[in-house]
Amino acid sequence: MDINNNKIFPMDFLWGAATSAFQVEGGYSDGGKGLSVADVASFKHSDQYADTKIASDFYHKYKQDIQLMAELGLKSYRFSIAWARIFPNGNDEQPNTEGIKFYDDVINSLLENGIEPIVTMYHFDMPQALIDQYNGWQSRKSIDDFDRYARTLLQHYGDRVKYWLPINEQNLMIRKDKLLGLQHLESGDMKERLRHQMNYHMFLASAKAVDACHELCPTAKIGPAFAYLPAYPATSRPEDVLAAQDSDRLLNHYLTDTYVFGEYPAYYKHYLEKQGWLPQIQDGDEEILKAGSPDFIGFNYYVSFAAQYCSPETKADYTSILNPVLPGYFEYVPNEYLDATEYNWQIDPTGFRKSFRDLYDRYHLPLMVTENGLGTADVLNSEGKVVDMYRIKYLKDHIGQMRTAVAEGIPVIAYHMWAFIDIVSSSNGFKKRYGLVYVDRNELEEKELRRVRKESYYWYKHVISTNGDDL
Ligand code: BGP
Repeated sequence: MDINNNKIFPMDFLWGAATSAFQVEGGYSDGGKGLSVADVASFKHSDQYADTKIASDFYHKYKQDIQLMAELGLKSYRFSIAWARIFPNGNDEQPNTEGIKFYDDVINSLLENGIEPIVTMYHFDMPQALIDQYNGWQSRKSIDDFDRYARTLLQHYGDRVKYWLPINEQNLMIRKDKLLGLQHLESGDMKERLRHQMNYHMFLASAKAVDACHELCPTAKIGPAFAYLPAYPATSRPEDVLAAQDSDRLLNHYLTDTYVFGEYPAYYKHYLEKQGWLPQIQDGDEEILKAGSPDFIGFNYYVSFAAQYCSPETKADYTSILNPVLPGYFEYVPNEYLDATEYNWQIDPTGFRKSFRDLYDRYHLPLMVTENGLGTADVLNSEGKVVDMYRIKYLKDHIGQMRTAVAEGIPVIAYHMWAFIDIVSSSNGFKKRYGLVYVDRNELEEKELRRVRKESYYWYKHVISTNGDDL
């Protein structure tokens, strides 16, 4: 369907960009910060990839970076607060004043430049001390510790921050053993049972944060930032159509259904029960989940998949992001209609439009794009430029589909491209760059971390200045 796209976006649409603390800040032990699981995981590959020690050095260069955001005309900046900067051990008696002050400065500086701060409370970086104390999300103590952390943020920054996201990509994080402290366990039933118990505790923690936000900051809005990984049926074979539905249910919708409706949906309980992975539930949990209904749905979108039925005898893979296999439910095959990046992420702008429909039709809540972008090896050429026309094409095609979704009547609050600046990719260091701004460093040498505006920076600046009319 072609729609006349002029003047589609509301005047207060938030054209944004995003990053997360461990990927951009550096200063990993400065100002009293404790180590996080993301730090520890990155140090294991320090001989190959850039780690979190210096990253893009936002911790020391945030003023300069916010100037670049202002020059771009950015309306919102989605960033995360490092839990271990506020509570170095995850549950210290008092918050770390230097950590509190750092984010005060960032938020104030954004506001002075007319940029809306959008805060993720927890983006993959649980304090390592909580893994050491009680194996993180395995213990119900993690729920109370997250609650205290969330309340500290809301009390302290709630006078200035209007949009909150409790947990980034719970549905992906739960599949990443190194971020959960599960990497030492052999695969098997015990590990999967534990994973689902941890997931359940994260649901309770997220619901409490939503409830706390509604209590402490009644005019603020809060919602998830989850990874939407939609799947098409690989063929029109009825079993493949069900396989695609199962993929959507068991990797995506179980999460958002629980967030929105405050209980595990019946299909998910049935699945967990069949596997023997139902979590232990306590009295009062139901009320906690019910009180945590979000104000909007935030989602990260990068790729889509094609699912086909696989027999119950197929070998399982519950943790692979690109090739999960849930025996008796689904596995993925390449989608012959789509191109893919060198990392095998299938590029699918139409799937982005489908995502808006799927999520709005299901929940009738406003949507916020919390991440969307292209990671690849950008090159700083001999003229000192980064000519990333491929990124411009990716963003243009995706924003174009979002514009059509908005024109069709779906309420969208914001679009955050990932990432404002080159960051340490969660899997491939600085080899996989995402930014509008290039950071002149490589995997093992930081050099001067000079900032260079890429071609996509100028393109996005124009998009923002025309409020998305001219892509
Ligand atoms: C999302 C994460 C981000 C970011 C992005 C790209 O899953 O929220 O933190 O890194 O994906 O992934 P990667 O860095 O693995 O390429």
